[in-house]
Amino acid sequence: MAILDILTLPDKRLKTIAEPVTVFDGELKKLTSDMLETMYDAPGVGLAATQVNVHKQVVVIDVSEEKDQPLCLINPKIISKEGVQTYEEGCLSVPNIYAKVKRAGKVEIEAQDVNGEKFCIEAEELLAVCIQHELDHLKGIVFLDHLSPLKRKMALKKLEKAEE
Ligand code: GNR
Ligand code: NI
Repeated sequence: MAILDILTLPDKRLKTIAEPVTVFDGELKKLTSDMLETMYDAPGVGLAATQVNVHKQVVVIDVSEEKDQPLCLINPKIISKEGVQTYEEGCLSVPNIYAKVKRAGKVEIEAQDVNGEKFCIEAEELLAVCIQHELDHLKGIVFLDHLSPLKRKMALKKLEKAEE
């Protein structure tokens, strides 16, 4: 197990589009366990491989109170969306910035587990938010991209200041 480095804005590598996983081997299992350890250590409720500079469609999530319900999503796809919700989001790749983002209220996804077995999940509330936030990372999108140009500009300015 290992704690991986998390890329932060304005790192351009966060814009990379992740490739599908085709080989379900020990290397993939090591990646998901390292990602879970990195997520729990951060701490965060989700982590996409993009954030640790691995450009494969791999996501880990745990929104449980006890941090005992890890979810690994390989090659996840949203198959249906319903309703809307607004949630105050943060991101390990955008430290100390929080903003309200409007997303689907409910999502149904199809994914594979670390062995390549397909499964479906129906999610709402924070789990649905987190799934949509992580799937965005795999497409090179961060939550700031959902804000109005003015709000995004303010957030980026705040990030820049924090760097000094
Ligand atoms: O830890 C995280 N919390 C969070 C809160 C609201 C909406 C989304 C998230 S995901 C974030 C971890 C992260 O950056 N995942 O990519
Ligand atoms: Ni994030």
